[in-house]
Amino acid sequence: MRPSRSRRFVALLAFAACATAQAATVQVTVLARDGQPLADAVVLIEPANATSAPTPAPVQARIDQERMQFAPMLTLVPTGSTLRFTNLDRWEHHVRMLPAAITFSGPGATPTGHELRLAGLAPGQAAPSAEITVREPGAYRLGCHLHGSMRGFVYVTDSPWAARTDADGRITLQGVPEGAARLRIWHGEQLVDEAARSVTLGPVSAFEVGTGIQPRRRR
Ligand SMILES: [Cu+2]
Repeated sequence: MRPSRSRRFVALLAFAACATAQAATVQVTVLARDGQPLADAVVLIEPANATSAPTPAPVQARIDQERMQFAPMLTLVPTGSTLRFTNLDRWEHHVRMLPAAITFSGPGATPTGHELRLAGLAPGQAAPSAEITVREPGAYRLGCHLHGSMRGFVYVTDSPWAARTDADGRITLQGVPEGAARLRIWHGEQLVDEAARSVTLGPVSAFEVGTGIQPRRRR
């Protein structure tokens, strides 16, 4: 049934009134190319009417090197945050952090890289650790000069509406302005940028998003 002109007008008024005041709860489930949940993906919501987006406060995040892996594999932090790398292996790691080749951070974003050398953990001593403060938004790749199989990712953002998918491929964001928005997905093992999706956010919105991303099995 087509809404009458007056009913549509009332609906538009209601929408305009709530567009600035109301905040949506958004749940997104991200799927890999094979239809399985995609963990460790970054989901960003870009509301069309986010006139005064609050900038998230920097945090302290810990990234361990343990059994030749970065844990967690993906770290999502606000710009200005500090990453503390802690080596729990008995051997040395020479960590490097470089801008990921493919990002959707856009022109003008020129994130810079970092390197740090961490001695092996000695019995009875504190685990060797060092800090990096991330000042440039963007996607970064973690690696180790000594162990080519080690890989991890850091995503730095100014957006308050960013989240990392859990083992079920799911995120929940609260306080997102209602109305039109763009939904973006990033994953460290994507081969090409995923196209942004246009969505409309109501008070509670849930989306399932299929992608062309197929992560390798973790060694
Ligand atoms: Cu290493």
